[in-house]
Amino acid sequence: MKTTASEIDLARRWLLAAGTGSAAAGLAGWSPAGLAQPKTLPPVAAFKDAARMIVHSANGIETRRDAFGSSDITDIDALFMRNNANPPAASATADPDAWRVAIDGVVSPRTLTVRELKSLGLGNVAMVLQCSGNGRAFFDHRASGSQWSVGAAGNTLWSGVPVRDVVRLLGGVRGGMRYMTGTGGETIPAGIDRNQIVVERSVPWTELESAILAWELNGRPLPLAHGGPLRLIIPGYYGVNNIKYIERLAFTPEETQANIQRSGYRVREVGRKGDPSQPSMWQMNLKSFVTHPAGNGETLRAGPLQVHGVAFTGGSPVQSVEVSADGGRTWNRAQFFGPDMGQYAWRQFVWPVVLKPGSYRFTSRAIAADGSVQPELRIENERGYANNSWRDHAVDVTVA
Ligand SMILES: Nc1nc2c(c(=O)[nH]1)N[C@H]1C(S)=C(S)[C@@H](COP(=O)(O)O)O[C@H]1N2
Ligand SMILES: [Mo]
Repeated sequence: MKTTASEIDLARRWLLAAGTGSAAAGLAGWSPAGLAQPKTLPPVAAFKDAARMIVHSANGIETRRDAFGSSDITDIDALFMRNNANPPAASATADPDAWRVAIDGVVSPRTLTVRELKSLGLGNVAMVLQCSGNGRAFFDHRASGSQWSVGAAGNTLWSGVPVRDVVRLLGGVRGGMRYMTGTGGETIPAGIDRNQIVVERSVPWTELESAILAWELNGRPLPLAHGGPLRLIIPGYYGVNNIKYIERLAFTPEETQANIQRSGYRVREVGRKGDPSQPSMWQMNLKSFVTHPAGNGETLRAGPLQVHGVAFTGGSPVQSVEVSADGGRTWNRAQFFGPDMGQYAWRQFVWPVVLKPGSYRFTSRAIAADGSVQPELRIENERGYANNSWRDHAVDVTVA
């Protein structure tokens, strides 16, 4: 995504806010090219562990490949963050139970507080939260947007109220509705066309069956950085559909007219503009990658090594994973380890190997229950979306 006016504004305010004490650090973060490449975390994500993250901009921070560990759930302190617009003020999470969400397109539309939602039902889901552009850095045409490598994804556990419970209480979805549309609670600056800024996304209305309105993430009250006080979670769908600080959830006959839906997040050939006739970034495709070794250029000692990584999909469930040590010429069956947290979570895999001195190229490919296999090559597209190429995600390692 191009750096928007709001991103520039946020980066500026953040620099100013750095004050005298940290001004040097803040300024050192600016690249001569003029693009924001700050190395320090923005205020909304200041609690995160910078050592485990790559800071692309004030609105785009990813997990380093070597920071995923092997604990299955991704630590919030190292979880990626992506904002398309300035988040609401920090005061939004001061009294989370007072946050309100309007439910529309149901028989009895109503505005409910988080406090009320908590009395209506409970559910949780483990799922991979992944930005549409994760893996964009591997495209050759310099697709615009954050140059995410593998880390604009994490395995997350969400707790809240199932949307279907809320809908049932309000009399069900009205006839003729085909989409479920969520609206983010960002403030739209006066004088700017709402459709240009609003983070509003529509998905097929039947997703209400698995969707959750969540107020907890990985056992913690949901922080503002990840959409607190209340976030819409649509398991199996790319990050953008999971609306943070949701202020309205509506069943609608048409998709929203917001730019982020009409022209944004549309898969098209390189050089083409986005439009509603092109596929929208909804369900995630089949993907896996090795997280250890991370291929940071370090030389490993000869001997035993546990090659491990993660596999996930928004489609037919992951059934098995293969690992290659020679860039995809030969493949070895990996074992799953850790809990199976359901079809929307990622599954960890490991392949134990004893390495002799030499050069290795490790990569993995996932195979789904329906027989589909993670592809060797990415599909070229203008914005660098949906990269699940096992070739692109390989890591080079020297063993001595
Ligand atoms: N309200 C709102 N929701 C949003 C966004 C946003 O800017 N505003 N960004 C979306 C995008 S593009 C992604 S990838 C995910 C990122 O979630 P995270 O910041 O919790 O990692 O949130 C999505 N939901
Ligand atoms: Mo995203």
